[in-house]
Amino acid sequence: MARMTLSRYLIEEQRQKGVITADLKLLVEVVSRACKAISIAIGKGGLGGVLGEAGSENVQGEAQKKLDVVSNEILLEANEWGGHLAAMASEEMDLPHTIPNRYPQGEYLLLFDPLDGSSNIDVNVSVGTIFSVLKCPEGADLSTPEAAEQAFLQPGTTQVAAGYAVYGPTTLLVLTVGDGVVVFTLDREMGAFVLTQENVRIPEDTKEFAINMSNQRYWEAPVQRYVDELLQGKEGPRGKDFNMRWVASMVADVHRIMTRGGLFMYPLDAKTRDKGGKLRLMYEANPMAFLVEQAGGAATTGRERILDLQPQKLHQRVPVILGSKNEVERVTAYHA
Ligand code: P6P
Repeated sequence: MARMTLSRYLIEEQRQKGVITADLKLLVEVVSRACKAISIAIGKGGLGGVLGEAGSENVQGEAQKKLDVVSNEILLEANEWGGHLAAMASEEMDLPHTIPNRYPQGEYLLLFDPLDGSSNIDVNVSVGTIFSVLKCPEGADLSTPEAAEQAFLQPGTTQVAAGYAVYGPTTLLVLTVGDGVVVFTLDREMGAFVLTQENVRIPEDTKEFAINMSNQRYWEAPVQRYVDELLQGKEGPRGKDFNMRWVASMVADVHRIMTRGGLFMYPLDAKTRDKGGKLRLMYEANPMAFLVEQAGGAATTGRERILDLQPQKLHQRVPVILGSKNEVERVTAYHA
């Protein structure tokens, strides 16, 4: 059989399994085309004049890279005319983007971090796009961007789809529509995402952890204890040696875990406590938690399951501990 493309996978999920609607199929295809365009823009690097700072700041008060802005524009323009969306929200925009009246409105809400890890762009390290799809609540007030924020504030358990693109040696699209996790590799000659892995499973145990060790003095006691035990290796209470990785691109770190297991931690610490954490709930933690759980892993804040959190603000931050189930459960138990 010819290699399965994203379009065929989505048609089968819709027709054979009834797992998704035609509009959700269209939404995922449009997002995948936007990710292809982002991949091309990134691939040009210095040749495309898109490296470096945009000279602006985003809602987080972070300096925007030119490619942050370019990626955000690509996703907005790709999605606003299709008739499948009611509104969009992005890390790069303070308020949601409602669909202009000249276009039909759909039943879905799309949230995204258009270019996660963009601090790595200028040093040519893998970055990614993260997206999450919710259903727009009946009767939601989308009359203004300010009013529209409320429609997005749904727990992660209500997501109908989530995924990320990794712009690395290959461009990958990793997706769940609630029926397990599948991986597509961009065939640049065909311009199509081709299925290269299905039924992704995260091993329940691991010997690899990912955390920014430079924050160690700020960690809470349970994380101090947990990491200290890992560093003691086979002579310590864990009885085995551990390895460490930290790419500082959540998409790259999470994809490694999706591929061979591991534990990713951006825990609450004294530096980020007043903001509630470092990573954003709606378009980083929730989509990644949905994907990780669909692949047999776990995702908590250290105290609660991420997908159960009731969001209060569109850009709120949370602590994230995700990956191999048995390690997430151990870290979470230390917090109890
Ligand atoms: P630090 C990238 O800026 C990001 O949001 C995630 O992709 C990544 O995991 C984290 O921040 C890196 O944070 O403090 O190590 O630079």
